[in-house]
Amino acid sequence: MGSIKGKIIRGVGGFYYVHAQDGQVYECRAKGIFRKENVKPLPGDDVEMSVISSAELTGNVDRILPRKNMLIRPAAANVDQALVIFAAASPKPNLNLLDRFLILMRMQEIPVQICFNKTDLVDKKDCDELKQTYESCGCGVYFVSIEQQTGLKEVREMLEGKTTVVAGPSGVGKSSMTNFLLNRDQMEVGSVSERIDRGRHTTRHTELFAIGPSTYFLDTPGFSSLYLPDMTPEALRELYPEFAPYEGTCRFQGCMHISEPGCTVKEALAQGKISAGRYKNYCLLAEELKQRKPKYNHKA
Ligand SMILES: Nc1nc2c(ncn2[C@@H]2O[C@H](COP(=O)(O)OP(=O)(O)OP(=O)(O)O)[C@@H](O)[C@H]2O)c(=O)[nH]1
Ligand SMILES: [Mg+2]
Ligand SMILES: [Zn+2]
Repeated sequence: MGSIKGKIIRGVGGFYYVHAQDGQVYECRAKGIFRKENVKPLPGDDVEMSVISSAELTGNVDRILPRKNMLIRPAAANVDQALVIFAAASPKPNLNLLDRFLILMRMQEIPVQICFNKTDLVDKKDCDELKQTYESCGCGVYFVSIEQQTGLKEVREMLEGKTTVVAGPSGVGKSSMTNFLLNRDQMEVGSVSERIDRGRHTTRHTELFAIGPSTYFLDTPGFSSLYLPDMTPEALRELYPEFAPYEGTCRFQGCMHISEPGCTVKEALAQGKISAGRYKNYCLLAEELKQRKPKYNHKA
């Protein structure tokens, strides 16, 4: 049989599920891929596959087509943007974790949209502050209640025509969002949706869903902590876009905006122009990086 193109929607225990151009989902191995290309197929990968049995819907992934990008956490390929979901309450949002996530995505140059779900559980004024804080660092910010079906139209529009990987802690509503997106466009989902019968369970594997003809959404398992890769505190500072207007205006060249006198970032902070919460987490993360012991630095 000849080879056909498709997209990997899920990988579990050495099997890759490929949504092929013929509309079917094939259960594939990836024999030869590791030897030939030394890469592991990821959800979101565009591939060439050959059909082994069209009755049993089995096949083999022969080739991974060139990737636009790849994310390590959550692991996915060919992603246009990340949608990080936090609950406005239950669980209470851990903004240090959100800031870590923003840093990791910025390092990988992936645009981030932030969605606060479960707004049915909080006052509106709690939302306003979050909106201001995160818009000022260059993210789209959305407030929704999936349960009460509010705010979702804007989210659906923002996803249109893109491949979006969802991310966030456990229990915030990532799979609820996936289910909402699928129900609404069930007509266009076709064979991908027929395999889904998902209740409210903890997600264990990343899975890609077609929610429109060229719109994809990747549901992922939740995370409760994120480790920053080794980097200098200076590199960390560069990942805070709200500091950018002040760079070079502090009294000391190379100011870290932490304990130096004559710091314009700290002035802006005192005037409420920079979020106190974001700034506090910046100081904590800079300290965390500083405390890491250099592994091979025996002489110092
Ligand atoms: N009050 C309220 N609860 C919600 C809302 N959306 C989802 N939930 C509930 O939150 C719980 C967790 O939802 P999930 O969608 O499974 O969360 P998840 O982010 O996929 O969690 P993991 O798969 O463990 O990472 C479920 O019990 C949902 O019913 C909402 O808008 N308001
Ligand atoms: Mg889930
Ligand atoms: Zn400064």
